[in-house]
Amino acid sequence: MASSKHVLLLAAVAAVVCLASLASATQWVVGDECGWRAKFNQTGWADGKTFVVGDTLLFKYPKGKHTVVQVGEEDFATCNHDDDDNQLGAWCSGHDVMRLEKPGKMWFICTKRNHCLKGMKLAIDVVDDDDVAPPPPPVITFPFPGAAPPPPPFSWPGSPPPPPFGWPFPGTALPPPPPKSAAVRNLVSGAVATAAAAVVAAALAF
Ligand code: CU1
Repeated sequence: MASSKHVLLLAAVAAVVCLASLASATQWVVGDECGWRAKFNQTGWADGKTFVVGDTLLFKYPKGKHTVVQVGEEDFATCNHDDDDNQLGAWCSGHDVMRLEKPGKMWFICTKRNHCLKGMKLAIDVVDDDDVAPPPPPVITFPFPGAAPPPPPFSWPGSPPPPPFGWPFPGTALPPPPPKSAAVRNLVSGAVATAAAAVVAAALAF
């Protein structure tokens, strides 16, 4: 029982490793949905993309209308394709896939008349797999009770502090207390009146 579990675990790990290695290689469709076409700034298409050894380029175009020829930097700049010796590689199937085998710059042009001069050219810089930082692992969250993020604080910074708990409630306002001086005055006058009454009573008694 335990051994079959181990076999299943190993198979799962192997599958994950295979998927990860497959996912790490990218097939770049040159020009995206527009494909490899004339009057299209293929050099601009490559901007911001990271081409890694092991990736593939796919040139899609109507067969016979264009070509894909790999040349050196100088011939790329001048669109020189007259000399076959300058060609490092040539494709014309309309669905040309090439694997990026080593790091370094690669230059491609179309050899149809004036196409290269009108911008049908592509330069890429291929980097080693080791030079590319792996993407951060996805953050997985589980909806476990108690695992919810803490609620925001009751008051935000800068807001006035909350009133004391239980005050004020609507409709329960207490009547204002009498002025303290009036209460004291009432007490004093009451005491004076009582004393006066006692003195009068004592005088009448004699
Ligand atoms: Cu072309």
